[in-house]
Amino acid sequence: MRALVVVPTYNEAENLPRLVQALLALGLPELRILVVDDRSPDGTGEVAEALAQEYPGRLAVLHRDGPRGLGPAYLEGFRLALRTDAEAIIQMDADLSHPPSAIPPMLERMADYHVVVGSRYAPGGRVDPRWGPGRYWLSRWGNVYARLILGLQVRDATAGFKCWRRDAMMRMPLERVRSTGYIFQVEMAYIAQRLGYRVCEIPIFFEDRRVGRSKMDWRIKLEAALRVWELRWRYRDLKPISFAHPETSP
Ligand SMILES: Nc1nc2c(ncn2[C@@H]2O[C@H](COP(=O)(O)OP(=O)(O)O)[C@@H](O)[C@H]2O)c(=O)[nH]1
Ligand SMILES: [Mg+2]
Repeated sequence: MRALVVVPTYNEAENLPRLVQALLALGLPELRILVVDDRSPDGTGEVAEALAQEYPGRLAVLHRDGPRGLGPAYLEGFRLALRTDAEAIIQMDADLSHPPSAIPPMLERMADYHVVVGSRYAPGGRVDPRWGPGRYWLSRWGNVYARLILGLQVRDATAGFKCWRRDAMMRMPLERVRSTGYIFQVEMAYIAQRLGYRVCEIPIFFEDRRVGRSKMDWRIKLEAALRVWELRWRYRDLKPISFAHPETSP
């Protein structure tokens, strides 16, 4: 299956080569990588260009200008992904927190699901104990908060590791998405649920980053806390959509 892994980066110069090597070592000849860099001051963009040279045809780089953010970076990456022939669009962090080994089982489930979530909070999922109680409880509580207010069924509502079937991504109203920070993940999960997408979670071990720093800051947390309420209002018009069955579509 043709898969495109979209990886947003901001100051991940040391992590990116290791992630790319792990992805290419999966032995999936139809897997490609799109790095979306926000002009990282640490030179991640140049590192990505060097990787594109090293692995021709397997990796492309999008250098963004303008306001940086996880949400806008992903939106631009997804739009570009839809202009390729990718049948599955995968989103994952660059800091090796998301295990590449979960990708083959995610792709297998594309036959039956619109979205597969690499989940920390599904049975069998775990987060790195090195995360510490502060970060762990922020994540746990953030999940409960978002799930309660939005009625989200997915256990890991803030998951950043997802695999989307092309037709499902194509019908996401990306032009309506406004989130800048990590709440982007919740916004996408909420839209998917409102549209009636079939979602499946597979448990992952979320390893804390060993190199570089988290971009989480108070602005991102504040946006998350407020935007959850706004999402409920903004997407109230969305109704489940029907997909033509693969065998019956022209
Ligand atoms: N392009 C882009 N990527 C970002 C931005 N902020 C975070 N990222 C990337 O998003 C992923 C998750 O960010 P990270 O700081 O590890 O979040 P955490 O794991 O929740 O602490 C990483 O690959 C980051 O490099 C941004 O403003 N622009
Ligand atoms: Mg991280």
